[in-house]
Amino acid sequence: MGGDGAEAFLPLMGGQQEISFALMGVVNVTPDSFSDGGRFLGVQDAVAHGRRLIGEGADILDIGGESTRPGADPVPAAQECERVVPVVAELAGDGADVSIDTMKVAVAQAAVAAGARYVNDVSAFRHDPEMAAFVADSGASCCLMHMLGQPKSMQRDPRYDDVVSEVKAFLEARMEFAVAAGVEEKRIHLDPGIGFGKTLEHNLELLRRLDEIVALGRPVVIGVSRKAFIGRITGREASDRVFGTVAANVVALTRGARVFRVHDVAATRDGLEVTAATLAGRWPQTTMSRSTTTTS
Ligand code: HH2
Repeated sequence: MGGDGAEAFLPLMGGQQEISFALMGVVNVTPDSFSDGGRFLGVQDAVAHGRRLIGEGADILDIGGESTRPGADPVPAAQECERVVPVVAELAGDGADVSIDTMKVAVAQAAVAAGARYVNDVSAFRHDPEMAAFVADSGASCCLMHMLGQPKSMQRDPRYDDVVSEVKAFLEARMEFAVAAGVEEKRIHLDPGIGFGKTLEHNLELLRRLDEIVALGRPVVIGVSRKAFIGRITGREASDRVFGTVAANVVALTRGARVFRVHDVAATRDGLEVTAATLAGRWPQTTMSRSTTTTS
């Protein structure tokens, strides 16, 4: 991320067989996010949470000031800036890699000025026509995500003929749009948008056939963390979906996802490291590995 583009922010794990991945820790500075709304609304609470996630092994922090949960109300740009900019400034000031989760160019501009180097736009540059040009000029990296409709209404009877090919075609078109606006292709990540205008079956199909999205040739970001489809399967509340979250992320890793947006960083890191090591047949001692004291 940042200076050298997307590849630079994916920590390297060594030899050619190894799987590189990055963990994006979620810092929601909102009163209404679906799993942690209101918990980190104060600047110092949010900063402390971000530092905790870095300690658990997050490679990048995704800071958001507007909930995108189904039915959420939009937040004015000034209020979103008030929530996120001081948090971005402090965490970037610590040296953390920071992503701003916003659809609004004014918020992205303020966050990048405060030290963010990655713009996570769940509208894939559709909400704000100036976002693509800003990202291009700023040299930030970005995530373009698929969403059917708007957060307010997206879960009302979403329909596709073939969800995977439609999401893939959308992401390809948005990538072409971003590149035409001047964004370097190497700075673009793609995300199928789990839970954004999708039924349980759509989400499962996207995870199962994620390799088709990966075939677009850009790093794929996946955001399954604590989402409703995991609750539908396990019967558990959002705060109690960590095991389901790890399982879905493990499947996504095996299908080629490389960036994992999660609330539960430590648990997800363990799951993905064991999966990556198992697939590679060895476990390299690298900067990514937290545990140095194992005896077996
Ligand atoms: N999911 C959420 C928000 N931003 N960004 C990307 N790229 N991919 C995702 O899947 C994604 C995202 C929703 O999760 P959360 O931030 O926990 O909740 P809320 O939107 O209610 O704040």
